[in-house]
This record gives sequence, structure tokens and C-alpha cells, in this order.
Amino acid sequence: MGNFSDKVIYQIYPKSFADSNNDGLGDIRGIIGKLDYLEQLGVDYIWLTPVFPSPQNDNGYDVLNYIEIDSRFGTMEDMEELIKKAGEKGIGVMLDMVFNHTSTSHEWFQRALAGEKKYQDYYIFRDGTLDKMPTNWESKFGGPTWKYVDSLGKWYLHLFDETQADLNWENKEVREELKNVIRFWKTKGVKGFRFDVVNLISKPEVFEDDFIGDGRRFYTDGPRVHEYLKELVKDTGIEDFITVGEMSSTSLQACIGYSNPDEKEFSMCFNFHHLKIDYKDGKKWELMEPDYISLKNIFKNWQEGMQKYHGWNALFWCNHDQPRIVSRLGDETKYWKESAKMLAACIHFMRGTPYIYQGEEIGMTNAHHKSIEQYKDVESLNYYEILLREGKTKEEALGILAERSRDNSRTPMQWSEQEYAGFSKVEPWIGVNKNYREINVEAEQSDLDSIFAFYQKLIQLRKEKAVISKGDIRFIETENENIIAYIRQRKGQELIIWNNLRDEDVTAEIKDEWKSYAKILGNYKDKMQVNGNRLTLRPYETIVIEKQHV
Ligand code: TEU
Repeated sequence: MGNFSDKVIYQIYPKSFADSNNDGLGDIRGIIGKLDYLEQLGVDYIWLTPVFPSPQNDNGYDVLNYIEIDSRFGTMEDMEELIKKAGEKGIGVMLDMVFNHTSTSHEWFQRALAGEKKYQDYYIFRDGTLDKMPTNWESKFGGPTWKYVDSLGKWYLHLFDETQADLNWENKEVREELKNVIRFWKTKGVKGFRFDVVNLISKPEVFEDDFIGDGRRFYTDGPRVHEYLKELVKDTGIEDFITVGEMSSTSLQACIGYSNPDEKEFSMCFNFHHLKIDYKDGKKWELMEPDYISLKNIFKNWQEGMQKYHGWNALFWCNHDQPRIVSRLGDETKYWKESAKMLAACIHFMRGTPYIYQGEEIGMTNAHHKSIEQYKDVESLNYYEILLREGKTKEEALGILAERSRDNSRTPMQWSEQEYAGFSKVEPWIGVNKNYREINVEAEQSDLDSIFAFYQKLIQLRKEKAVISKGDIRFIETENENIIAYIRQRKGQELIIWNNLRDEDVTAEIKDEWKSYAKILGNYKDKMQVNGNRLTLRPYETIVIEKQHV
């Protein structure tokens, strides 16, 4: 809960952010070295994806100890120093709590394998024989969700990789263990938490086959999820911390429950519906042109729906699981700058708390990997094999990965035009994007009209104008499907925001009264193109106007 409407969060993927000891992997001291940069951008919190000990099969989302730091990333002292130094700059640290599953290398799972009943009940084991899986569900990373343990004669559930075993939240002891993790990090001075796929923690009482889907309808926003979250928040006393739940394939109704302050669950939630508008028949691995009409409808429904029932949205386009937005919905070449700025404005003026993923603020693009050897992500590698088995050629499969792989967002942060983009002095764990000589922090900082400067401005405006952080939102109907436009209002203050999603001119109606409003932000230097009651928006143009008080 709490009110975080005027805050902006910056997401750091530590492995790819800054490498202080030149081993090719980013680390905590690397982040400490970039605090001035984050302060300059103006963000309030940094969320670090997992830095806990892990075999790194899923880049840290396979945790083997929740209360230590993986030596690859540094030490506990480094984390304490980061928390302290960030705090001195008014930046709070948020950590990633991966509580749906643990690594199978976690001591609990190892003891379960060794036959300890207590720890078997920490996970979801089912008796059976190798010829019959408990259900036909499909894992999020491809293949079945069950793995057989011969020595026990049991199957265990893993919604993600087979090295990520799902925890049994029905077991009170499991819930207590996880609460202790939160308590531990609270005493270290952590200011907030992101909860990984937390709407999947409550599994159904009876496990049954899914004949119409992949099984997700049985465990998504499950029967006891709200009860578990209320208990977790209350017992750890994080009611006033910033908390964000990652909600996979969720519903508006469920998210209202997770984020309405009266429910005392989380401050806000991530949902992904707006990022599936280019999935053919909802399938991530089948390409399709973006459906702009559904994009607009999804934003309208979620924004107006959350507002009506007092839910709160996390606003974002990018994270470590998503391809870069400028490559996906914008333009990497001719309108690179314009489209990156428009996409930013489009969500930063909505009702919710914005998240910026490292590199988004300088317009970083997709990786453009050409061979399978360049990919590191477990999901991408699994699906490459699946696509080939389904009959795709190597070229076709690589073409799909180039659009959809999570590695698109995991290439090293581009700091400068030096070798390896100034991320490291040695070859990084994953290849640097070839465009680092053009797209990098140094280049952006020497340009007053940069994408970086635009993000700074967006953050500053949110701090200055309560209509952005607290105002109501209403979407404007436009005849043109390529425009997302909305009005923000609060106590006589008013903003109108138009965004042209495409690379061609479009026009929209401008009401007479709006003609006296002042333009406060845009991504084209010259005046607004108004002719009578028509406003022309140029390729990827964004315009924000504000009501004037005389
Ligand atoms: O992601 C959850 C999730 O379901 C997706 O983002 C998923 O990676 C994608 O949709 C598959 O197509 C979270 C983390 O953000 C991700 O990095 C982890 O791999 C995953 O949980 C498991 O912990």
C-alpha cells in the first residue's frame, strides 16, 4: 500500500549493468559506481533483479539462498554499502523476492530429495510412476511442468524450468520461512520489494488435466492467493513499503484486489496484457504485427477500471523479460529518437507508478543476434529446439528469437563508445549490441534534446504536477486507431496527451477550449500543427498540453 504515485522506479539487471571488477559480469559495486547517474536521472527507487546465490539457470530466478549475496555479484558488505549510499541520495533499494519457487539446489529441495518428509512438504510432490504425469500442464519455458524423481517414486511441480521447483504455500512452515526472508532484508534497510510471479503461488486443491489450455487457468490468481498475501504483508509489517507484485496472465478484478489500499496487499501490480498485442492467437512464439486497436482498448480498460475500483498500476513497457520497446513498437532508425520519446510519454502520463528498465532511458534497441550461440536465456534456448521440432527452419526460428527473446533486453548497458560499451574491460557474459558507438549514455548526455533528457523531464514533471501523479484519467475517443489520447484532471488542473503510434501523419479533433492550453511537452521542436479543429500529429509525435489559469 502506501502512496507511491509521484515516485519513479528504475530497474537494474545487475548482471548487465556495470562490471566493477572486470570479470565480464556486472556486480553490486558496479551499481554503486553509477549512483550519480541514477540521481541525475531523478529516480526514487532502484529495483535489483535477484543477486542471491544461484546456479544461474534462469539468471538468478533460481535462488538457493534468499539471505545471502552471490559472490559473482559481490558481498553482503557491498549490498549494505549500496543501500547506505543510495539512501544518502534519496534512492531506496528494492529487492526481488522469488517466492513461487526455489532452485532445486536449495537446501530445502536437497533435503526433500534425500527423503526428509518435512522438506518434501515444502514443495509440490505427487506419488506416481514414470509413465503417468500428474497433469498435462505445460511449463512457461516449454515442456511439461512435472519432473520425475526416480529415487522417491514421485513427481514434483515446476511451472518454470525443471531446476525451479514450486513451493507449497499451503504449508504454514513455508510461509513462515519466506516471511523471515522479508524480515531479514528489512533489517538491512531495504525499502521495498518486487514479488516474482506471485499470483501463481496458490495452487488448486485438486490437480486436473487441462484440455483447453496449458494449465494456467488452474493456478493463476489461485484460490488462496489474496489470503496468503495479506498474511505475508501483515506479519512482516511491510504495509507502508513500496511493494509490487508481478502478475502473470492475470485479470483486472484480481489486480484490483492485489492493489486496492483497503485490501492491504501490495502497492501496485505489473500485468502484461499490453505486451501481448503482437502475439498471434496469444502465442509468444508466433509473430504478428502489433494490434494497435487492442493496445488502446487494453490501456483504456485497465486504466479506467483500476481507477474506478481504486487499484494502482505499475506503468512499464520494458523489463528483463521483454524485447526493447523502441524496436517493438517504435522505429530503430529514422524516428528512433521521436518514437522512444513518444513511447515514454505515452505511459508516464498515465495513472500509476512508472518503471524504467536500464537502457530504456537512452533508447537501447533489441540485440540483433544472428546465431544461436549468442543466446544465453534458458527460455530462448528451449523454444529454439521446440520451434525446430515443430518444423521451422533454423533461419525462421532465429527470426522469431530475434523478435521475442528475453536476451534482447539483457545485453550490457551502453555507457560509452569505448570497447564493450564501457560496461567492462573484458568480453561480457553476453554480447554487447553493435550499435553502442551511436547509442550510449555519454552521447546522450552531451545532447540537450536526448531521450535521456526527455526521461529526466518526465520524472521532473511528475514531481511538479499533482495532476500527473494524482489526477483522474479518461481516454479520448479518436477516429484514428493509431492515436492513444487521454485527459488527466484534478482540482481544476487539466492535461491532454496525444500519442501517434505510427510513422505517418494522423489527425485528431482539437476542441476549441483546448486551443488556449499551453504545450508543456513534445518530441518535435516546432509548433503544434493545428488547422481549424484538426490537430495533425507527425510520425510518432507526442504532445502534452495544459490548461492555463489566468
Ligand atoms: O517472469 C515471469 C513470466 O512468466 C514471464 O515474464 C516469462 O519470463 C515469460 O512470459 C515467458 O514467456 C518472472 C521473471 O521476471 C523471469 O525473469 C523469471 O524467469 C520467471 O519469473 C521465473 O522466476
